[in-house]
Amino acid sequence: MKNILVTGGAGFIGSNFVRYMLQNFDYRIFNFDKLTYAGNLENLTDIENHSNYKFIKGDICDKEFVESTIKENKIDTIVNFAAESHVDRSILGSREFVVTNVLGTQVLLDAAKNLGLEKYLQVSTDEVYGSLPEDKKEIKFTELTPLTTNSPYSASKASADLLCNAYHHTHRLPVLITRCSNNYGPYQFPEKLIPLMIAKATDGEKLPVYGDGRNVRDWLYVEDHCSGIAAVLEKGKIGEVYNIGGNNEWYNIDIVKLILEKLGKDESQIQFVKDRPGHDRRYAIDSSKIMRELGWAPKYQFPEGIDMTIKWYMENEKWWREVMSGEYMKYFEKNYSSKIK
Ligand code: NAD
Ligand code: TDX
Repeated sequence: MKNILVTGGAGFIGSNFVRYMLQNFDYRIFNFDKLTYAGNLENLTDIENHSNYKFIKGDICDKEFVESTIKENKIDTIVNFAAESHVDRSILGSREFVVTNVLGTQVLLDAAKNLGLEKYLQVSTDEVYGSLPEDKKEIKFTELTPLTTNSPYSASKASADLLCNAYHHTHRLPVLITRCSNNYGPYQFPEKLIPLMIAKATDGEKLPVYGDGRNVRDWLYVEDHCSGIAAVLEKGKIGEVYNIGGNNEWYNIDIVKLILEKLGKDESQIQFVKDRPGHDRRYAIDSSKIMRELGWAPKYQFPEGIDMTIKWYMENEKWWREVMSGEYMKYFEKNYSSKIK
């Protein structure tokens, strides 16, 4: 039986991953999370009493606490989700991104090295590859695409990836890296495109679309990201990078229109606002390596995934209304007040 430290397990993807692992494997899962604005234990109420689950409140930058947690709980594997994850926040201020995403990763890597862990998996992102041309649909990010970072968020995630690579080569640390495209699904914080638009459409508010709305993102249902990470953890070759994606590119404006249509709302709610500075034009992931080598494939196609997601937000209005109050509203004011044209 493995003892896995899942850092950032109270966030969107981390909480879905904790649930996925408890449902599909007989491993002990230790959820280590600082509970920043994005961490929410409400995401895990259904499994909080599971015999193979334990929550530990902690900061991945806290070397002593990370190391004592690993020793006390006989941790053999780390899966690192903990991060500042929102591009717009990294534009308003990048310090926390460097602290958690870079220094926090360094603390975890050192702990894994010093305590002789069996595996360390870094959850990274397609954003480290930069941006693709909109008109060359045949070009996608592969694992060999050079790293090109355009936002402070992507720069911090790429820095962490480079450190992981260095610890593997220099210290022979058994590292794996996954790079996934945009996720959607239950428990996503409503600062990200899809849940934000569902919330605003529901409330009859304006839906803020950046620039011309023709930026392209490649969407994957969150449970498919979780199954991809599990496949890499189980069967991935040490030292390798695996892209994960759904082969599912959408213009932002089309996603927004689809949400409005599904909620029976009018397109007059759309409001084009000033673009995100440095806004990457297109992301598209080539997942052929993980499909070919590890036999992974997404279970959910987009029409099904988006219906499940909208239904979840409709049935869990209390969850997102609570999340959107307080600190979040202050961020919203700061991010959008200067963008309205
Ligand atoms: P999220 O913002 O919803 O959750 C991040 C979690 O990390 C929160 O629970 C937060 O409390 C925790 N955390 C932050 N700083 C911490 C610290 N110093 N110590 C311990 N815990 C801390 O993020 P998400 O969308 O679930 O993303 C999870 C990971 O997946 C991130 O590393 C992100 O870069 C990566 N990723 C996200 C996407 C996406 O579409 N959301 C796509 C690809 C990769
Ligand atoms: O209000 C908005 N209006 C808008 O047009 C918001 C919040 C976003 N957008 C656009 C910007 C992007 O082109 O929608 C697209 C998606 O935006 P986000 O949801 O902020 O995601 P993105 O910037 O693509 O980054 C996401 O995918 C990669 C995650 O937040 C990252 O954590 C992940 O690494």
